[in-house]
Amino acid sequence: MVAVFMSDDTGEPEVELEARLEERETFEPPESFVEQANVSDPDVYEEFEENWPDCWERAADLLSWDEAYDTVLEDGDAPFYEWFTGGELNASYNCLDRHVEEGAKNRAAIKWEGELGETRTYTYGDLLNEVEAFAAALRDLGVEEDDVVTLYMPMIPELPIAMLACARIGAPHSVVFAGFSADALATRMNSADSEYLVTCDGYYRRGDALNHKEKADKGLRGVENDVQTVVVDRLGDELTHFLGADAHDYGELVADHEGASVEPVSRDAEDMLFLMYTSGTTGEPKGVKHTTGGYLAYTAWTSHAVLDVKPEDTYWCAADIGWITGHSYIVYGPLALGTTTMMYEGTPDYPEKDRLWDLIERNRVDTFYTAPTAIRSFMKWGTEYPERHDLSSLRLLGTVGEPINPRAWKWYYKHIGGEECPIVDTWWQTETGGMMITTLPAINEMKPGSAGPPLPGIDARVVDAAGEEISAGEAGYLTVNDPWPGMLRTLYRNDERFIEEYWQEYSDPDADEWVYFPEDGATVDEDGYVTVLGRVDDVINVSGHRLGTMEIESAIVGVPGVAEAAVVGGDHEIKGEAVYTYVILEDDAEPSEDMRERIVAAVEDDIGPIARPEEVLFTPELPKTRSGKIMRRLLEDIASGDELGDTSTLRNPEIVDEIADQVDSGA
Ligand code: 6R9
Repeated sequence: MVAVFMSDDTGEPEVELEARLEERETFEPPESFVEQANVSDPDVYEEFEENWPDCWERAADLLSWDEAYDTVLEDGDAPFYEWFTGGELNASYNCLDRHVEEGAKNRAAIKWEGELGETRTYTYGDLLNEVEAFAAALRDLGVEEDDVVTLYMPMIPELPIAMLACARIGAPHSVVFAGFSADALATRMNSADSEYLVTCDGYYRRGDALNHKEKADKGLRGVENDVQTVVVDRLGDELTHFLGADAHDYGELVADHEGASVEPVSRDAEDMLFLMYTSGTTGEPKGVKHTTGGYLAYTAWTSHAVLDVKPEDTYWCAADIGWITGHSYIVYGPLALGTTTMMYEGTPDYPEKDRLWDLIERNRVDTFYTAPTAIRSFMKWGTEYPERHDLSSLRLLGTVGEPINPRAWKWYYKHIGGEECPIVDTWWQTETGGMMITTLPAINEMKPGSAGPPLPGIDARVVDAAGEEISAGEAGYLTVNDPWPGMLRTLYRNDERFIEEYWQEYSDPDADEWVYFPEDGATVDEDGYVTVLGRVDDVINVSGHRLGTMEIESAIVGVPGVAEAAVVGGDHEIKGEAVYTYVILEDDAEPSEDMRERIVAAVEDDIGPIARPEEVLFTPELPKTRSGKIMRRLLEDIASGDELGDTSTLRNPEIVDEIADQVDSGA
């Protein structure tokens, strides 16, 4: 649960110091790791500070530029910052051609494993060939530079191939997570004005073939543009590989264009590489815009410095490419550095709970990067599963997506890392493009539960409601006071909302002082280590996935009979947070199991199964302040089974007990 709140009345942060803050134990980076690390000189912090913003040339130098940039940072029109202006480059060239030219043609670029156990390896040479063939096919379909191509695909190699094919011809991609619903696909395609969709027939989950094409077709019915669709055949005969009237078969397109040579288009550093939709405070998802130069330089640099990626590694980020973590740390960062990146299609407990450890052993994985929610599941399953496997190939572990509790951290350290691998707990967001706060694994000691200091060149601070830095140990709000290359440039076609969402809170436009507000609460200790506590806006974090409470509420109020709904996050042992919904029915509607099912189905239809409510509670009223604001903090306390905070400012305090009784009785 969110541990810092804007209390409804005073606007001051309220503190709930978690047990993790009392943890004082620290861990040193293992000597064996330090000796071989990409970045091991502690002076890196000072170097970046002294040479800011030119220090970021170190990131840009990891890339090959077609045209050298003139200026590192252009801040004349802040907060619309520009990075590496005048420079030109192509992301697909940087991720493929240059490695092939340097002799890595036969090195594995992607090692993929399907849920049923089938494997595919694409060397850098193979990957380049297929990317060129598909890029040629996209062009033939009419895709031009700057057209947004939507990719609605699960974890199959054709997803990164399509991303790189788009990048090659300068067409920004917009990947929609395959678990999202048909409606979510339609909203995102309409918002991006996209006329092209690449999807697939289906994929496997726990051994069952899921029909994905049906969902895509349903989504397409809600899209305003005429759309050209390409369908990848993932399932073979399992599900009829159904092609609608104007859909194209991916396999045929690639076969028809085999051997095609497609020159990578030189893109301006500031040209859009992709759009990624994410949840915000209001119902409409936000189209976060990332650029070619700054984003690629930043993901390459953080992959190099934090994940210690080396070309000879087998590196595995067990995220989904449908989220930013997969974009930055399965695809762009690792491939820019020429390493072998693993992809796994399925779930970690299929066919058995040792699936991931088996994968690590068989592929001799060097680095493993996952989310705390997964680690909590592994803990629950028990140590017998990792113990069955030789995990000695691992050198470094990472976590991302939500705070990690020290107990899970220590379990990961001991049972997966064998007490020999540093752990990087990396705080960042869709909007930041790449990691912002984490230890550098060869330099800083680790403190379980605390992400660490801001990375070199990143000026992150913890402040109070007035923007003043707070003392060690107090809870406040995280801010970032200088721009960085991987930052979002704007919200797609909505500059105004970009300012409102991220810059309004703490900036002083008159003084041209711009402060980025990520909407997270945090504390900082005497060593400058930041512990991120969670969101302070109406976004909840379920298993590391960001969901907007407003989006879920609007799905629920669409159900006939529902008058009003409030959605909050409540504590959940494995997921971190879970979705709790409080529903007021219209006078002529009755609470019933049937109504509950319709509400759950509406959420799954509108957003996807990840947003499935843990509980639906019917109530005659919601607790409101005298000014009429829903007191979400109380609803969160009820959902989490916590002691209830102050109810004296409520207009209707009696309602709180009524709802809490319902929860206790399991209704
Ligand atoms: C990369 C990603 C961003 C939100 C962010 C914060 C939470 C991410 C975290 C963390 C504590 C960490 N978050 N990493 N909280 N410790 N190491 O997850 O992006 O999906 O946009 O979510 O996730 O609340 O604001 P995104």
